[in-house]
Amino acid sequence: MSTISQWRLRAAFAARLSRMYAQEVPAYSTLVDVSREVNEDVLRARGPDAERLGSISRVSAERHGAIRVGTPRELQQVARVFAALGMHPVGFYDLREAAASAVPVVSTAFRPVDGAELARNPFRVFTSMLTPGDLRFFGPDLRRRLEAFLAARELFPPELLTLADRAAAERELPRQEAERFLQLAVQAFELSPEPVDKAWYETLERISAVAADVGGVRSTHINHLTPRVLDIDELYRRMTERGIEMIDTIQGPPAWKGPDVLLRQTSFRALAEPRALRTPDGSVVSGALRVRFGEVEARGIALTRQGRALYDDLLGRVDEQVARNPSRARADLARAVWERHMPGSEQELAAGKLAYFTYRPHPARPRDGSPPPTATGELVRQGWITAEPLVYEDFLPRSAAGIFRSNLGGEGTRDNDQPGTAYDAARLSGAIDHDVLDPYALYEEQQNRSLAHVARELGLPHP
Ligand code: OOG
Ligand code: NI
Repeated sequence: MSTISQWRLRAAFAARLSRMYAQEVPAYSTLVDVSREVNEDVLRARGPDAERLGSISRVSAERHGAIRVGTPRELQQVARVFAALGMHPVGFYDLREAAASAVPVVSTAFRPVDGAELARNPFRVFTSMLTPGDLRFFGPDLRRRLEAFLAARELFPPELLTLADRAAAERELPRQEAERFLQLAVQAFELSPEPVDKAWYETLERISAVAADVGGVRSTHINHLTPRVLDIDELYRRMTERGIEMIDTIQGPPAWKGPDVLLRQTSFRALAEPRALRTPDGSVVSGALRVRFGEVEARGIALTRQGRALYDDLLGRVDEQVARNPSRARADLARAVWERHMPGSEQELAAGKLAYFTYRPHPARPRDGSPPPTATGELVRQGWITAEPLVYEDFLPRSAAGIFRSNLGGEGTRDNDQPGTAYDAARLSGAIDHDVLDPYALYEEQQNRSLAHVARELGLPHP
């Protein structure tokens, strides 16, 4: 009997989710079309160089989604569903701490972790969990009601979880089970037609629109799906030309002449969608809620901890410049800061140990018996090996908070004199019974594997 392997399940899930979302959120469809056009144009204009951070087939299929759940138990179930697809929790994001735009959630991202799996299909899902215990946002009474509401709902049917556990253990499913699994999994992330309890939703909305989106309804849903584009500035222009109103910035690094690093993202605001609402007297009326939106992203080179520290430092400098020059555009100020402080080439990023690369023996390396140098930088410079950038597979907390913010409307309320609850990757791992992996360790491992291979091939001492 034929079986479907884990990566094909993942690719099929991403594709079906994308079809479902395109039907329900037409502006997403436009975003995907325009992304495809831009990618084709970039490929034509830049040739093979356009594929330096991922083949065009990977980039065209590439999506990330975002979901939000309410409890550790729900997040643990999410972890089981994604484990079936070869996706594991990577990175810890505390969006309650994001200065100007705190939201009452902590997050991780489920994604494939090894190079070959990422190359096959890199689908990832940014997953946030509400923190009802955080007194800065929720008083004791609301917390009790919210936790009771969340405890009484079921996001994932047992049949789905059983199939998921089997796929995770066997790393494949028989065709029929695969079909059933995919149906149930996609269904679990559709927007439910069930009427929303209007009073309860509004109570939560006064605290935070995210709290209402997560804890105000009895199901979860994908709230955006993000295609990857090779030129996000061009995409932004074309979307605007088509009359789709984008948020006013591209988040992350500025457009500049040096290498693309990390992640640049932009989005259009959540659209008001018709929803059935149940009023306190029990009748159902039609209303509208804004929960689903569209986002697009461009991915660059993964930075090391030092590189990331530099990035965070530059963000701070840009903020200072913006505060000092309120009449000037942030993008221009940011570009000036980057041109002054950010290394302008991949070689400099590598030499400064600021970014991650895959190193490979150069096919045309000297073979006359002359001894290679031992330093990695020299090996590259003298043509013994090549350095290909590793693409950044993760997210940025400040951009993420900005995305939440710009799409939810309403500031919510927050009492900063109350204590927060401590949360970190270790605590989250314990709560969901899955290790939340350290993204730096994953990039480092990939780079080290390539260096070990280089050392073997060139007969160098092991690095
Ligand atoms: C998640 C926002 C974060 C991103 O791309 O940074 C995110 C959400 O709105 O639930 O998706
Ligand atoms: Ni996103």
